[in-house]
Amino acid sequence: MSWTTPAAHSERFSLYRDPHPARVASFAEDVRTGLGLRPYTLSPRYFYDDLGSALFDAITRLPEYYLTRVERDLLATYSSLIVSTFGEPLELVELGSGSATKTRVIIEAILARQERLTFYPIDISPGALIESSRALLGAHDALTVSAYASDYFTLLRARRLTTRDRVLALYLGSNVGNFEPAVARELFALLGDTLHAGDGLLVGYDLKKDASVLELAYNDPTGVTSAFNKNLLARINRELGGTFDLGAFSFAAKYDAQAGAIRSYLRAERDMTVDVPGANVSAAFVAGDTIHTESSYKFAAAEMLGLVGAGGFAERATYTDAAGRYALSLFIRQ
Ligand code: AVJ
Repeated sequence: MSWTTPAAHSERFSLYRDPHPARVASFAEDVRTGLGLRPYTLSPRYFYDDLGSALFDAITRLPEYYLTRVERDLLATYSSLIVSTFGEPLELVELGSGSATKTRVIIEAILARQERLTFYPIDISPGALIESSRALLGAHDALTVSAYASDYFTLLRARRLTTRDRVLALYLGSNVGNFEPAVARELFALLGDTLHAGDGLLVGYDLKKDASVLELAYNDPTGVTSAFNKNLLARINRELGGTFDLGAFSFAAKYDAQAGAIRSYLRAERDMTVDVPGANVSAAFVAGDTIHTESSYKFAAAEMLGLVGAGGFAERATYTDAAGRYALSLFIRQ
């Protein structure tokens, strides 16, 4: 990853770095904690090293994984309408912006209505922020990027994000689904504290539906999602000297209709002991033991309002595809 700032556009780019990234638990600590729990548990936040990010990118192209495609189509159809809800000038915030490819259509809809735009992307990865900002600044002379490299809970809790005008905040990609509902509520409460009355929040999330459709999206027959999950074990081997035998684990994702979540896990196919010296931990497995790797929550629009409402937001509009698979909900801070 290149760490140079987008020099060609330095007058339109700034990067804030969280001065205390160490407060966020480290990979080694989290692996040690997670392998001390039963069932064993690893956090999906560690999926996304370079290989994991490439595997996730491949997931978004799978025919079975409709989420990314449907969201992109919804944004293409409704961006202008969404943006026209607000007066000018409007500023744009994005939580977990990543490569910010989906953001482009919103940026273009805003720039069709006003001369200039400030974009505040927030992402844990400074590399992703720099790369995505370079591309956006190169494409739009009217754009200024004020980027924040931080965990968004940390940033919002510290009240570090400062905006000037009316704000539209984006939280896309069904990323909210990785949090337990109570944690999602806390995030929206923090966001409500930072935003002002009249500001907007656009959330993209996966709707509850038939278990067979959901399970196919997470158990793709090509095996990309399995590789994405197993890369977490490979990463433990690479970075922490772990002895996981990837061939001794199988991947499965099951819909827990009661909770409304896809639960993903890796299952030991035989008895074994795995050592992870870099995390100072060993884990004993008997055949059938599982490692929980991810929960992907699904929502009804009313349930999403229940979570987002914790931040003092009211629902303005919800846009879904014809098949009712995925939703974009627009909320207004009251
Ligand atoms: C990026 C968290 C939205 O839960 O659907 C895709 C990640 N995991 N396939 C999701 C994921 C397995 C994805 N999110």
